[in-house]
Amino acid sequence: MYDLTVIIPTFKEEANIRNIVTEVDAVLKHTGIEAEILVVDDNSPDTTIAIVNDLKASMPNVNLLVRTTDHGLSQSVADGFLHASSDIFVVIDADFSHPPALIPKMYKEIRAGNDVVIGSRYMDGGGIRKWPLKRRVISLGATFLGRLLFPDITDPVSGFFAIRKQVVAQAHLKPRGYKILLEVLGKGIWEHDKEIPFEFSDREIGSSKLKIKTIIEYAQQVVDITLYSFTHRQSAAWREWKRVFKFGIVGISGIIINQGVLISLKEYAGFSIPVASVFAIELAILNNFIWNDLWTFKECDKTQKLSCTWHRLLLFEVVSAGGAIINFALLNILTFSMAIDYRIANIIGILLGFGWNFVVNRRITWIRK
Ligand SMILES: Nc1nc2c(ncn2[C@@H]2O[C@H](COP(=O)(O)OP(=O)(O)O)[C@@H](O)[C@H]2O)c(=O)[nH]1
Ligand SMILES: [Mg+2]
Repeated sequence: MYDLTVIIPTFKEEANIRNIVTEVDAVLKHTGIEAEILVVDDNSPDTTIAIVNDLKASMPNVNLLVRTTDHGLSQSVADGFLHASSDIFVVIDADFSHPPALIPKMYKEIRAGNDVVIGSRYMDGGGIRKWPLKRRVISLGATFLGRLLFPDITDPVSGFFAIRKQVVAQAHLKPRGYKILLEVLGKGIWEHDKEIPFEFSDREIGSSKLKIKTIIEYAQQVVDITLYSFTHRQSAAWREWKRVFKFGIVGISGIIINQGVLISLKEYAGFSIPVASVFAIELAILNNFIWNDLWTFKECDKTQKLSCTWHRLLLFEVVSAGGAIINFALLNILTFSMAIDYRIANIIGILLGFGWNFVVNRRITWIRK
């Protein structure tokens, strides 16, 4: 039994495979981690398989899985999970885009109690070298979508990550496309995660296999994980939906307060409508802030950057103002420029304002780290 299995998915990597296996092995030998290296190849037509077989002759910890059906990167990694002979897995590309030197650190973070450890390109200290603009834009788009499901994770679509076997042992993975990590995060069972920054460098040799089809598959995957999270309540994405629902309930309480204060001040205290409305709106915002702070986002880390309640309140006020502007603008634009019924226009405005408030507050007011 090994301490760790390093899964290397390959397709036509004859130019890189010998070097990557050798380097991964050297790094692990150096740190004393007993690791299996599992190459999962999609029946490459070049000499990749022959090279791995050659390596196996002198390296007993190298194993090769050759797949002949259901070609695909995510499928290969998921197959690797099933064939690995240890309880901790690291996935790394064959083309040296991911630094093998970080593997021991990832392994230690898992041993320290994390379920998922992610090599992140998008956190402080991380980066991307030598990627054409087109690739950067595609990656940022994919990352943005993924972060809607996992707002605490800066790089939920990284190809460089480590997991505990239990994370995926019961998961009904439906791997396709390139983003196996998003599938693991969406359908696996996990609690603690850690990100480690690294600099992604584009391959020097060979060619990328990313195609347009990959992008479409990714969009399908995001929808699929969203639906899955509604029926599998132990999934991490469900944790996020619970916050959305709580945020919505708090929002409804704010509407009641807003309306109640407006009517009271106008009818019983003789305030003019504009003045009453300012008090009503501000009280509703304060109400919403208090409940969101104590309830919706109670487990968010309040000990670090945003430790001061006034600071969070100020952010919440500013973001709420943005939500109100979105609501107001949509109501007017849809009603007056597009001849949509004002009641429907207002509902659309409310929903988009709500979406803005949740997503932006989640990213800046109640962040975890
Ligand atoms: N098994 C398998 N591996 C693949 C497939 N496509 C890509 N890979 C491997 O996955 C890693 C990343 O692929 P790459 O083409 O470099 O993607 P990019 O870095 O996003 O451009 C490399 O190790 C590839 O050899 C595939 O269809 N099957
Ligand atoms: Mg690559």
